[in-house]
Amino acid sequence: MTEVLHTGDTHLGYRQYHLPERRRDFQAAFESVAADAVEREVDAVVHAGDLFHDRQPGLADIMDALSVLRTLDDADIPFLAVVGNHEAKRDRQWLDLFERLGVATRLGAEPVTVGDVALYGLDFVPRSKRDDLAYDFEPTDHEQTALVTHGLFEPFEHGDWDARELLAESTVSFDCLLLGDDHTPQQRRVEEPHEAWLTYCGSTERASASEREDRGYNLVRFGDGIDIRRRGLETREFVYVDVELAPGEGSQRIYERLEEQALEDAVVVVTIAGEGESVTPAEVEQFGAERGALATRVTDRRELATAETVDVSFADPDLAVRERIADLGLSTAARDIDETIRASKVADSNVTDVVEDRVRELVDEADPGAFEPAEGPTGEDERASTDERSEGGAATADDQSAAAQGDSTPATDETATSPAQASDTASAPGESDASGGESAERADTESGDSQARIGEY
Ligand SMILES: [Mn+2]
Repeated sequence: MTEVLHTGDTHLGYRQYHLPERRRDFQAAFESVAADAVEREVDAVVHAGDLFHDRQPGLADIMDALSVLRTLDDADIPFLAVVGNHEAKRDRQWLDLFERLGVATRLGAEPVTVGDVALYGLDFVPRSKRDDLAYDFEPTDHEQTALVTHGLFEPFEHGDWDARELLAESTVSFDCLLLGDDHTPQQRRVEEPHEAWLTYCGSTERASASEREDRGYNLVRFGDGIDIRRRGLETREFVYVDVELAPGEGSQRIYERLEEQALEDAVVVVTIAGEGESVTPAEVEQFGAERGALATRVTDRRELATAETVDVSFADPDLAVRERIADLGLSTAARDIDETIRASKVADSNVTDVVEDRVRELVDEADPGAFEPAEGPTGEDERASTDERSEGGAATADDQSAAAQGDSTPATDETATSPAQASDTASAPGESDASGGESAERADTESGDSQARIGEY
């Protein structure tokens, strides 16, 4: 029997709600996982990506990660991992550094044997690279095989890539996919193209308040068949208070509900719905702070409803921006970059890198047409207005990037890129904390930073 601890989406370095305590929480969760691994004497720890929250973790985060990996190494437990979308860098990966230091193994197209099992890895593959994926894994004599990878897969909800396609195309017939990316722990068995188990281990701390379920990891036993069990982790207390205000009810009702709960050191997440009076979030946050809550976050769904009404009856700001950009007569290259900055699919901290990558790609493609201004409006004043535009255009681009830095459209990001409830991007729209990191995720490697591991060697 071979027992593997399957974890992922650790998100080290995430200062959720801008709190140093939360950074420590993410670290503590990783330490707990390692401690359990040592205590259980598992045969390996498998990490399915997003060890770090950001592709530029701080030195403290790197050192903290290293100390956990050393703990595992001291206990002779291999740490086998792939690269997730959050942490992916262009060339070398953080994981390569840990491998060089002898405390981690980067899984890839060649099997790594643990007990009776051959383990393979596939880093997060951006959508744009999937067509070129070779699926070329080196064959093995081992009876059981597992692939560790990072991405949102069908048939799970919110999947954007069918795991059955991955299984069918791969040159090794995997018995099991050990997955990261979706922060909701879950498992499925598929019959096609062959029988296989698919499982997400879930995140080890709540990277978004929408991750309500208890956090944990998987223990995967390979013997007669495959047995997947969950183990829970003790994490920061999150107190969820969902209040439906009746007409005439207001803050007082919310305070009553909060009084029923132990708030000390907890992250308190208040969601308000219903018909009642308007509530000032700052007062509720103050109430939480006075009772020792680490953080209090208020989402007023009624405000969202009002905002939507305004959108419909007055103007659609997104549409207005799109129209204005169409008028600017930008080149396709410029529009492409605008999209990168403004669509807010990219974490604020990664925008510079992603834009740089995109410019590099455009230059490499060497299509002069991409830099030709689009045709402006026709008419006599075309020349004049184009000239005007070249100045005005630059100013507008600055404004837009400033707006993007200010995270102007978090809701679009969430819905377009990731499921509420499920993946790591899912902070509820309207959640009062729009911390840059939380609304970050998926698209940050669509830039092409993350190379598919297969075929590299
Ligand atoms: Mn993640």
